[in-house]
Amino acid sequence: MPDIVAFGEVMVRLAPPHFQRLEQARSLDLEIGGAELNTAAGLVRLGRSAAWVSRLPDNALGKLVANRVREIGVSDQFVQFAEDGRCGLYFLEFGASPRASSILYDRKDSSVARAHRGMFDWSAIFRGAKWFHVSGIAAALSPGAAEVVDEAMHAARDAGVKVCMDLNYRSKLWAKDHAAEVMGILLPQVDALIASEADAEHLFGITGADFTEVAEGLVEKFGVSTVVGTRREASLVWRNRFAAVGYSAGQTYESAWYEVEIVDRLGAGDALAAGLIHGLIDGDLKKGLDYGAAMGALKHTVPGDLPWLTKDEVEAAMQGQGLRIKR
Ligand code: KDG
Repeated sequence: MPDIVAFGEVMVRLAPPHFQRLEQARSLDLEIGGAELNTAAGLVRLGRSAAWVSRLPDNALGKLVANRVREIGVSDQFVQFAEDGRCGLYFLEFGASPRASSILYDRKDSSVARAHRGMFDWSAIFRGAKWFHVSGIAAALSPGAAEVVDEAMHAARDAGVKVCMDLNYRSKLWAKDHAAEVMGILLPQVDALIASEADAEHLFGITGADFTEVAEGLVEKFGVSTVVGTRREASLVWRNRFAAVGYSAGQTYESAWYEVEIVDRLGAGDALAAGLIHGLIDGDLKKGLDYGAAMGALKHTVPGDLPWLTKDEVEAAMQGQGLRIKR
């Protein structure tokens, strides 16, 4: 039985090579990506077992996604192959300063967006699990998918499984007011919340002088016990300098700082979530921040959304090799 269960969508990602614009592309590199799977994969890389729950179309694209899920070591035993819906796609154009990277979604009406309450046997899925991970992206897919997230969270709580949610607000998927309403229903069932200060302000009007004040606002409003975010000194198209920061029981903790060259930033936040859950499984937020920051830092250097990393590499980065800024 898996330590971690994740629910969400995976899309096929198509990106022109060599920083080409989409409109000039003649070939496209193919990867797969989906926030929750990226996190499940990161946990597998850290030695945990993980299962990804979703619906895929029963066609060649669905098989391609499932093949890659298994390839990275995540269990697809609870994935349903559906006659209805489709596999979502997204197109990624890599930027180079001053041109930002951009994403074009083609994911409407995916098989998982057609999911609804009662489709998954959550009590069987959560047997033996320790944490459930989901993001706001899954809730944004459709009203049915949001209901599945709600149902899964209730089942997790009934089974004694802790819930981690990455707010992951995507303005291309839903309007702010709708997101705030749905997340307002879901967040009271969450134990560990990953949220940027910008999203906390944008969705809920929660502001503060620093991360701790914003985290206190989120704890007060939703009753979550842990809030995690990042502190950044620079975030450019090609370079990022950040640390993971977490708040729990009145205390704020910070990881080491990393300065990273950005090869591919997609999935870096999801890799951070993987390190975080790795620590939280052991009841250790500081450990989660340390692994999370190192995982997130290293993911910036790996093409594709998935964290093709080893635990040894992550621990070497935590010891200060390569990326860490000594302070
Ligand atoms: O966090 C990275 C994800 O955004 C990426 O893998 C694709 O899940 C994805 C999405 O919905 O954008």
